[in-house]
Amino acid sequence: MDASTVEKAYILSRERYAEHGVDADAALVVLSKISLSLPCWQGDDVRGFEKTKEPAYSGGIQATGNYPGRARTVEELRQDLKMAVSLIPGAHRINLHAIYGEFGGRPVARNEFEPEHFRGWLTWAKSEKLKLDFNATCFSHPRAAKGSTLSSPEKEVRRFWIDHVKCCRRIAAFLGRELKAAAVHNLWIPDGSKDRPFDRWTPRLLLKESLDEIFKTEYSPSVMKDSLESKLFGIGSESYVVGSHEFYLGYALANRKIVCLDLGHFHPTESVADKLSALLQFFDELLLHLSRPVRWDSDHVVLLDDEMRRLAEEVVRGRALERVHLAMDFFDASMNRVGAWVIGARAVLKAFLPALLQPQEMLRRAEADGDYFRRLALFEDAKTLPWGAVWDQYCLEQEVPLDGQWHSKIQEYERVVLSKR
Ligand code: RNT
Ligand code: ZN
Repeated sequence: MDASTVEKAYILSRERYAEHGVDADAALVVLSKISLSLPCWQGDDVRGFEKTKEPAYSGGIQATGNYPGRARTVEELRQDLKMAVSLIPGAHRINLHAIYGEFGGRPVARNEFEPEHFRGWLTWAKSEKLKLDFNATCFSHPRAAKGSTLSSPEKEVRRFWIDHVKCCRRIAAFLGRELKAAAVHNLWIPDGSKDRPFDRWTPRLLLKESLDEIFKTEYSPSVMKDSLESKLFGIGSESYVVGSHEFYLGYALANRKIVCLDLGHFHPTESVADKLSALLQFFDELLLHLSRPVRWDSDHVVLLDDEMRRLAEEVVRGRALERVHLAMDFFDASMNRVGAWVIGARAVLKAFLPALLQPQEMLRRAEADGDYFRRLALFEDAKTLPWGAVWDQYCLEQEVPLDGQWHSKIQEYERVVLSKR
């Protein structure tokens, strides 16, 4: 389809939306301001660049699949990210994990990670006009092998991880300061137990104390913001997770931190979308880990599915776009990894578009009038309004390929770059 056909279709669609009291041009302006944080760990199956032996996954992190072409070096990862970003409309962020530092070919202990190890990422991010977020890496490490880190019964182990997280917050602040955009530092730990513990209390007390120690150092929210990610269960922590939702909710509220809601970290029938209007009564901001659980926290690539759409609707209806940080969290080693980033990011943006185009005023009125037939009919009819044409126009304006036209770019990249690895 050529540009003028896309534009014609857009003009007709815009009229159709106007009939519903919706301004499609305005929706595209809002969409262009949405910034997603892309998980760097999708590019190499969460391996990172520490110069240790082949890293052994632990903490329930499992990348399955062995599709060829994963990034093996920082240069390859950046090259792949650049390719992915070129196919995603809008301006976005890269989410780094601490194990993705440049350690000069030497083994560097995680409690000695420095901002300098991330200078390369900073320079690259500046040149690519990207912002950065950051995560401590408290898994896949000998000191996490017993299943606990910040809540370990061993003081020395706790000390090690406290120091690691402190290093990571410092690095996040450095990146945020340099890029003039706060980096979100998200903390997820794998601590928990496979079988029923006798004592559920002590590990939580210890985690609380570790966090208090970590957060003694304060940073301006203009350079970094702390978030805490809970989980319901994991592989090896089926019966008990120290950092549960309630634990972090309490901690974050009492200590003015951000909570991170990962779509794979709740009961399968629980709607994360429904939590936004509750949590944002009490919190200024939230972090979302957009992921797709398939029966469990499987970290499949995000799609334009019902849960994503409900989530986007809630953010838009609550006028909360400025208050919700959108990070994606998936790692799938069974397909072209660059393509996976692009599918996920385009799906999230697509979920926001119909949310921005919903006939809000008509819906609000129908609800206020108690006219539930009309409310339900509006929901149903909105599903087939021509938002696809609006999406095409957005891709055109943002100078990225339309749906269906970007696959060949990935295939070509695979042929020329990935298949040579
Ligand atoms: C694990 C958490 C965490 C990780 C990433 C790699 O269950 O979801 O966010 O997926 O930090
Ligand atoms: Zn997550």
